Amino acid sequence: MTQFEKVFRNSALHPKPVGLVLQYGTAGFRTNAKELDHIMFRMGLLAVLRSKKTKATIGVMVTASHNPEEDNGVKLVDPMGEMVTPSWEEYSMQLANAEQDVLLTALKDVIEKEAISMDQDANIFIGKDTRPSSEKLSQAVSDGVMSLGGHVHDYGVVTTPQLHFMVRCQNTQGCYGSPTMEGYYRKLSQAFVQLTKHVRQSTFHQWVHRLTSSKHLLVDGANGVGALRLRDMERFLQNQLQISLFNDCREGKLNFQCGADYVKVQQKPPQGVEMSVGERCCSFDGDADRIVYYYKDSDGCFHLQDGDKIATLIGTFLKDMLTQAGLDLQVAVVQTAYANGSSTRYLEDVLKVSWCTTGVKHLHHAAQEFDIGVYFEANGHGTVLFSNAAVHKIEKLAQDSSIKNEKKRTAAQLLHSTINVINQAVGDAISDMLLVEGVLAVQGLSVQQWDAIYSDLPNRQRKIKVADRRVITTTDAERRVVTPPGLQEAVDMLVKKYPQSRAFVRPSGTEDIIRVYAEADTQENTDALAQEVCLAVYRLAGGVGEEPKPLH
Ligand code: G16
Repeated sequence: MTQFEKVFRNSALHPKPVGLVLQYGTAGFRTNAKELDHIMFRMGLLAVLRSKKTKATIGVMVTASHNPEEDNGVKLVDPMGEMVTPSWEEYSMQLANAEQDVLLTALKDVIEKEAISMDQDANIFIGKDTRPSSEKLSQAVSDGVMSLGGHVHDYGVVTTPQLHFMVRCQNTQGCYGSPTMEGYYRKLSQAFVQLTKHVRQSTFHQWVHRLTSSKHLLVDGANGVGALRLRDMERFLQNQLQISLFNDCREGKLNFQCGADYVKVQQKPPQGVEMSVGERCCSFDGDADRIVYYYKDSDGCFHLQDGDKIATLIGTFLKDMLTQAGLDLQVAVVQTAYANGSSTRYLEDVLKVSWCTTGVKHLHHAAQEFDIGVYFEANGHGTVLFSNAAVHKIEKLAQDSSIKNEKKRTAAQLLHSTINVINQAVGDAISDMLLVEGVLAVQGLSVQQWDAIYSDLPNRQRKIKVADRRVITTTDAERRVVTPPGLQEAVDMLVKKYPQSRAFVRPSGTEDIIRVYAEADTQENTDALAQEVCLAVYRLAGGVGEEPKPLH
């Protein structure tokens, strides 16, 4: 039996519902798990082609991240651990949406267009999250890979960033680390221990005092894979961090009233976390590629430290260290339209700030333009990228034993540890958490002092259901609506009514909804603006169900 005959036969075991068309979204295919079996099989096929084309290992992660438990999805990982290159998103849709009888034609078309040698070996790493549907769906990916003669290494239940890490390690022949779970835990925790070793004596005592007074870092694992894998990692951290883990999968539903997305959008603490005044808390999302921090003050008020605050903390730390080390490297922060206006104003005074469209794949690409690119979406998805030249300069300086200036030597070593603690393949809640904890410790900052760096403008995110979200198209990094006609004009008019205000509307690429973002001088004005924009979307873009109502 030829390879193609095998694909044809096995694809019948994962049939595509006739007429079903799915779009590749912000981070791959994502919808109700019941609609995804054929997609998984076909993404297995595509991963084999991508592996043959790049002559490298490719990753396939079965997850729907922040979405509800009944959804699922698939993320494809390119050789350096980044999201699959956008030019292949087209191919993924071509395969995903080909009816059963033309699947082979669609497959052969990709092979021909990309001039793929089918004699080349293919190696695929597979991972999955904790959703009940993930087991069967990851088996469908394996079936697809093996039908086209690819080799599978199944890592089982891992966080999305762990799978990205494994792919990068494998394709750098171990230079980035060892492609094993132990390799991941060891690399990150050793770098974290190194980072915190540099805490000055006086600062260290303050930090220990804070740790013992607030006791621990509280972590909300979103009842997802991040909780399981963080548990595994704890023993590698040599007691340098004491973690109290909540929403750890023992009871409670994935992402339900917990997790980074819930905390960010609702602007309140997750269920199931017992927070005391002033304690540092953080939440992961369902596949642990996002993180947000928060705490409660003595008046019981909730304070959120989202991706913007994390980017500010890390970006300014890196800039300080570069200055102390005397290294001439440019640090830039990449943001999206969701970045709070206050964060942008603050950052523009101290660093270069660059803008791009929502989606890690865009931010990652934009951050690669700089010596050191810090990218974070406000929702807590982000990381830091160091160019090869920057890594080389920092490593050389950190290893230079002739440096007499202690401040300079320490700064170089801190930069070096930062390179190793951060997962450069993709945003990683565990790795980001270790870097934030390390930076706070080194700088002797409490969570309140970090929060006080700047004050967020009040903001609100809403979701609106419309008949077809594709009716809304956007431009200018998704900050302005192009269609339907009249909607942008309506938003512009509404924004003029409130001081310091801004609002935008865009279709989600992960959920079947339209997202509305608003910010203004007061929470009352922000909520009023968000409500009016929701109504404009509902009326001009084909809202379904009841008209949106004010939140309170
Ligand atoms: C994915 C993307 C993120 C994006 C988020 C929401 O995250 O990787 O870059 O911000 O979806 O996208 P949208 O607003 O288009 O729904 P995750 O963590 O859900 O995989």
